[in-house]
Amino acid sequence: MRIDLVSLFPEFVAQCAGFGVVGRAQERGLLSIHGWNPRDYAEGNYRRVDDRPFGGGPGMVMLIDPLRAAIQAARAADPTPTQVVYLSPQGERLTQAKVRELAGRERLILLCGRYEGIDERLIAAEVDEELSIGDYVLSGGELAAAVVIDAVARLQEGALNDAESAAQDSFDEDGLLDCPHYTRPVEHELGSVPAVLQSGNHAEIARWRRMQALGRTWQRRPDLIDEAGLSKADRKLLDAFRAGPGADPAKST
Ligand code: 9WO
Repeated sequence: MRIDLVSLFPEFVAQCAGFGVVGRAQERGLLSIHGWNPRDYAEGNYRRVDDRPFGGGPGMVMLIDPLRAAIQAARAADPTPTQVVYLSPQGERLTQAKVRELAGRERLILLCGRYEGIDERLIAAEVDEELSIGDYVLSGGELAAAVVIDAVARLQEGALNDAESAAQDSFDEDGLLDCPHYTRPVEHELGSVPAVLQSGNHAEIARWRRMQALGRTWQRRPDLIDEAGLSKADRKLLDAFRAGPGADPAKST
């Protein structure tokens, strides 16, 4: 997959994508990231990329032309047609389902804004989709672009090691939260590892993990339980969790 990034700080996103799974995906040729800086397409001695907003008010707005030239250069760098995605709080919320959809594309242009935003005419003419990673305001779209790149990179075929693939969070598969994890030592000042995980009974362990994933999702994100459309078996497991000790925070201690 090829990702082109239009940003005043393309190196910032490249840095974010240089480590771990994403860095490895690039080394393996599964993903390539190319930065395009509108500053390089700006005119004049000052290479202006922003100007004052019509209608007044504080802050600056990104100019149409440097952005348009940068997007055009990104498009022309590869013959494959591509969508332009603008990262902004006004966008559709990013979900794992959306990440899966994006990860299946051959290429993508990610457009990052700065200042108070981008001239609306550029958005209307060039942007195909607007995406938000959450309901908060950042100082620019770069961190959001890094989030999209990270989420999409680990879904590229061959990006994860066998162990990582096997351990893929339940969220990846069915929209449930992950179960708790434990490692050595078995006994610690902070508590013991649940006995079932030491039993060696793989069916029991799988059942326990599924129950924990269901239970935690029910406790913390009931909205996801409603969306998941649980099977009969999952319903029974969730009922078992709710009947068990510690399931109801109001009943604990
Ligand atoms: C600034 C602002 C100030 C007061 C009230 C609302 C406001 N919105 C913005 C704003 O959207 N500023 C943006 C900064 C302009 C475009 C790039 N910026 C940005 C992108 N901030 N946050 C994001 C973002 C992108 C994706 N998902 C979450 C946040």
